[in-house]
Amino acid sequence: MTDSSSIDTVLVANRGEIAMRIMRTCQELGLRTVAVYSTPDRRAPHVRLADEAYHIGPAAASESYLDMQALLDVAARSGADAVHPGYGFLSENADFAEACADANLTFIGPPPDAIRAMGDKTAARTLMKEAGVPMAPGTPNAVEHVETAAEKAGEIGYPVLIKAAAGGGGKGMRIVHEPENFARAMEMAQSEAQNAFGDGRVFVEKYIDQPRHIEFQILADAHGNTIHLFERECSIQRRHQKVIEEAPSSILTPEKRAEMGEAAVAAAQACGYVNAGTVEFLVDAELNFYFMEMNTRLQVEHPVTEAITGIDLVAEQIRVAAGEPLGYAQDDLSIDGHAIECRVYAENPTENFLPDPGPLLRHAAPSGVGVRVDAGVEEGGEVLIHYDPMISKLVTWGSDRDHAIRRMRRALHEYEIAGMHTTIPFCQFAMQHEAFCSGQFSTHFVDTYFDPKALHPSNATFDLYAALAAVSEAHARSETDTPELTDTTPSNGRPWRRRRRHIR
Ligand code: MV4
Repeated sequence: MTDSSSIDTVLVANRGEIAMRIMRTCQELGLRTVAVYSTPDRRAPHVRLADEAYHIGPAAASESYLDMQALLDVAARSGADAVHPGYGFLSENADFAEACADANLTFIGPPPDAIRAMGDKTAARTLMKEAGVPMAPGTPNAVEHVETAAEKAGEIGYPVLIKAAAGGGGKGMRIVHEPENFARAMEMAQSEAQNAFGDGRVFVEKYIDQPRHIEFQILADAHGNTIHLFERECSIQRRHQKVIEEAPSSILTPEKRAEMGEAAVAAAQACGYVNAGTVEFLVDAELNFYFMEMNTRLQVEHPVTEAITGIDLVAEQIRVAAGEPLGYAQDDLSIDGHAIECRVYAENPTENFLPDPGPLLRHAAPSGVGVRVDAGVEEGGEVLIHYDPMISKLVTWGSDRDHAIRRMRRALHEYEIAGMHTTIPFCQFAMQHEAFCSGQFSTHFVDTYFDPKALHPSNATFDLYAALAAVSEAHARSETDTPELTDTTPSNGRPWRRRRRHIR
């Protein structure tokens, strides 16, 4: 194996499936893993997968997974020399990346300045424009006065989109079709942005109708090499959250892929990027593409890229963070087949995807050829109300798109979950929908086509386990002598340790 000598022990500053995903690669690389957990996560599977685990605080993320000092203390106590932040939590917090460096810890992610540059959406837009990355016509910087903004909107041409400078999740976003509605829409966008981000600044962009969300995975080392690992199509979203992703996108030609890939590499180079990152584009019906934002972390949907490239992205992140050069060039990479990811959330698709956390009474994930399941909860465990309600990611690979779809239908059919509603019926709906199967869809897929009444009306398995749940809950209530669960940090203050099982 190549030399990762500067890293020996990785603190995984996350929970659930992504913490497990990272630890699995660490174990393959012969690295020691350190888990952290909040009180309700004390028996979570990511805790048991690690070589050591440390309690960091109560349920509230602000007092546990977001507590920088608690994490740095665990790093010191455990002798960790590197930190992987996963996604969410502190993964795109430049101050945390800096605090790790100050504590002599290798942050397995980009340099703080790159996180900062891309975190400020208007600064990022200016930087990207300078680097020649295509942008939707608009005001690169925030506009303050309604009159000047309305004037710019007229120059851009209606319809326009008002977006929050602090950005993200569609909050503070307003489409304006007519000039007479501009002022009111801008005031609403500003107050919404102020409430959501404490920053009411907005900018104006040409509204791209029925766009696709296509993002490029990039990988950069500390020696000036930057490559892309092709794209992921992420247009199937609900409430600005992805549910189904695939790689490659069925609409890109090899020429367009190369052109967009080059733009993504230029975007990464312009902010001094090192490690794995993602450049998001909006793509219109004519395949014009426009920079949206850059995500400076490993993404939820990274497995579809791994499936079509054969590359372990977490291993690459660790190698690059250890200072090693990339082991291959752009021309060494090619796309092998097609991969689809369905995110299985504890949510009710018939109730507008309302989260439905609770005990997971039954979890029997599909398997077999061409199927990968990354789950963060196990049967007998619980989807907690405190965190993201994702149960697992189901990924299928096939020799072509149709093959991957047929495998996904098979795998979704095989999946058994009881105790809660999930997004599985929605994913089944999509996998048989003509718009999805033909590849003719946009970010409006859910709004345009999804009719909850088209879902299978009742689910006998769910009903059976719902009945069992009622019985088991009644039983639990009648138990007066149920022993308290013990913390996995023993009272002597020493962490619980797992015997290392891997062979060096
Ligand atoms: C747009 C757009 C159309 N035109 N920008 C939504 C989240 C935010 N980060 C960017 N978003 C959009 N920006 C222009 N100029 C449409 C969206 C959009 C969207 C983008 C990606 C995925 C899903 C979406 C759902 C609705 C709107």
